[in-house]
Amino acid sequence: MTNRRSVFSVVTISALALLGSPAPADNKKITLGFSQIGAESEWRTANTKSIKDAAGEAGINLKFSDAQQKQENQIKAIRSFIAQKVDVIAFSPVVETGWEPVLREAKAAKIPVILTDRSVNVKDDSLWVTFMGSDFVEEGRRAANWLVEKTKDNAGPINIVELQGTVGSAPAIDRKKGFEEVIKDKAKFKIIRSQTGDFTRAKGKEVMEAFLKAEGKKINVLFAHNDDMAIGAIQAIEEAGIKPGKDILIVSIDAVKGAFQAMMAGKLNVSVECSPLLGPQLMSAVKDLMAGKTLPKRIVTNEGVFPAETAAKEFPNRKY
Ligand code: GYE
Repeated sequence: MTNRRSVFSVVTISALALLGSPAPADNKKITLGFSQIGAESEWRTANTKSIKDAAGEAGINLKFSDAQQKQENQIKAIRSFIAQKVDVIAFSPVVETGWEPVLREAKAAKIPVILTDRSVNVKDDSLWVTFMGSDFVEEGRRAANWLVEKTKDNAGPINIVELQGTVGSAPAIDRKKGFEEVIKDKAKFKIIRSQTGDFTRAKGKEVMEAFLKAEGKKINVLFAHNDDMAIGAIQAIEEAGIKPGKDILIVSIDAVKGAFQAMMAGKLNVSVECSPLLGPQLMSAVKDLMAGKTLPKRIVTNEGVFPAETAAKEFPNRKY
């Protein structure tokens, strides 16, 4: 799948005019401050690489900061970017809420802010210029739709355990919402356990062990909010002497290479795509902003769904 952009809505006023930020002189490199969440998953590692590579290619001076999954570290990083008077700030917010104070500080300093990957929940949306990333609700729906179709000849009950992403994060909230929206009027599906695995393999394994202890053979399906947690859970399932992908259907999101390998080994049934390759899009948005161009308020990533049957054919084309 390519990473084309599609435009939802277009702000009518130029973001630059709105923020009154002066473009740097021609001979001065644009400086971008980027606050990354951490390195919790294969997805995140690919996202960081995409951003660093794209900044290099675009000739943008990148100040990169890793928050190790902590909001307070992201706030500190953004404050330090403001103090350093960077031209543009971009960040991937670990959770949705609690950003108003620091975003107001950036606005007061006339530094435009771009949201990448995850969105924020703030009332005043003039605090950020554009949000580029996936539609997580739709990803949750796609995961559930695959399951509905796969189990259409099964009368049920179908007991689902859910490994949620980071508590309070946009992808955890939205993927759950989309998934539940599809199954809620279908009585045979029941989510019997749901807990966070923080988007990591280690936590995914640990929580799956607890699910297996509590529910044992009652579990028919695992819905994991990302591939890393699914891969950790697969290990726990195998260690319990149960066959992942067969005794328990496994549905996850991201479609990273590790998921393709698990699908080719018959241990994962489907992965819904979520592209981390946001770097080139981000750099072109930064350049457009500095050139005084108007940016769409929302840039949505275009993505697909990969059932296990397609894994071997698609694997050589995967870029992350
Ligand atoms: O699905 C997960 C990562 O925000 C879309 O964060 C991203 C999510 C991704 O840790 O693997």
